[in-house]
Amino acid sequence: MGGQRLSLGLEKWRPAIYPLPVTTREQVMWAAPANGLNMKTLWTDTPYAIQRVAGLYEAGDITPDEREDLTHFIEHGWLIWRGAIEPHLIDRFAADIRSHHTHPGKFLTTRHRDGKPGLKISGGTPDRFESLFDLYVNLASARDVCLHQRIARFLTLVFDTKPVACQQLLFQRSNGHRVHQDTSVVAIEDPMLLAASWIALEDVREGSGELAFYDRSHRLPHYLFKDGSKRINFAEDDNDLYIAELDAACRRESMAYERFIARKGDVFFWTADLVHRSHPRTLPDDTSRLSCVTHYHPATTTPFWFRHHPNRHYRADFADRGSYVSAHYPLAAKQRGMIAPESAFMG
Ligand SMILES: O=C(O)CCC(=O)C(=O)O
Ligand SMILES: [Fe+2]
Repeated sequence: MGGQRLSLGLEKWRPAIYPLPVTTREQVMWAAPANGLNMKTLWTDTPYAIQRVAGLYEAGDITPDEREDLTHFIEHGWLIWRGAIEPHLIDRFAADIRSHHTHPGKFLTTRHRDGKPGLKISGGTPDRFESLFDLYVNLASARDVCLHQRIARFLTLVFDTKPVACQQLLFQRSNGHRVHQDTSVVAIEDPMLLAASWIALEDVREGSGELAFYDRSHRLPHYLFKDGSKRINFAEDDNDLYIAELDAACRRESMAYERFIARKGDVFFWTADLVHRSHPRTLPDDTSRLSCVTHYHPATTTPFWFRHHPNRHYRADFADRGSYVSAHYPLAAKQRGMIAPESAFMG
């Protein structure tokens, strides 16, 4: 394990670059932070973050509540806001989701019912089973929730710039995700410039596959896959080994395992490397757990998939709150009504 203390001498408030000793994949899978890769991190993930919070507060740039929120986010790697999203916004979004079959062909869903990988275009019969992707493209109600004024403000503080929503998953039920860090599956050019929100669109029942996480796990040394990156390649890398090692590392460090029994309108934020999962489900497979996960990066970087989808670089503004991009939809300057997905991931 790395765990080297960082010098405070070269502090800069803007994106920090950590020059750290280089280790190789042959030596360890767990690398010291940034492993000589000069990875940028969010300022909230730097060792001087708490000092900066004090500075922002003294300068009058943040409120007492924001000071508390940022401090918690920095120290724990996550933050919960109870009842933060107004019920009418949640209800409108939930109603749109429950009636998405009235717009066949306009949504992209999982294929879990058929037990298949990949994605498919949504059909014309009601469906409460599959997950839906990037709803912020076609649903104003989704944008109003995932780029809610309060969320946009908090992420703007964390990012030092406006947030860009780059990938969204609407869960109608738990997908049973196993232990992971989002940096392994939600790749950004600067892997650590990533944060996410999980928003409850209904009260969560214990046993429905509730979101669970390891407190303070965002500061584990980097886990590097075979190619030396933080991105898992399911064809090359051993996912079971990754899961086992990540879980073991959290337990070894005695990190508290928490389950989030959310209520409608609650928001959970997490920073790039927080270790989380869907807690094993004990209720039936189709138990509803209506919740929306949105991943965001600062406007100063781009998703890794930009490299492979040059026709998907359009960034749509959402008022003054932020913007969104989508790997799955052909966004363009003028969107009239709903657009149909055209995704490379369709099976
Ligand atoms: O909602 C869950 O249970 C986990 C979701 C998740 O890990 C994700 O979307 O990144
Ligand atoms: Fe995740």
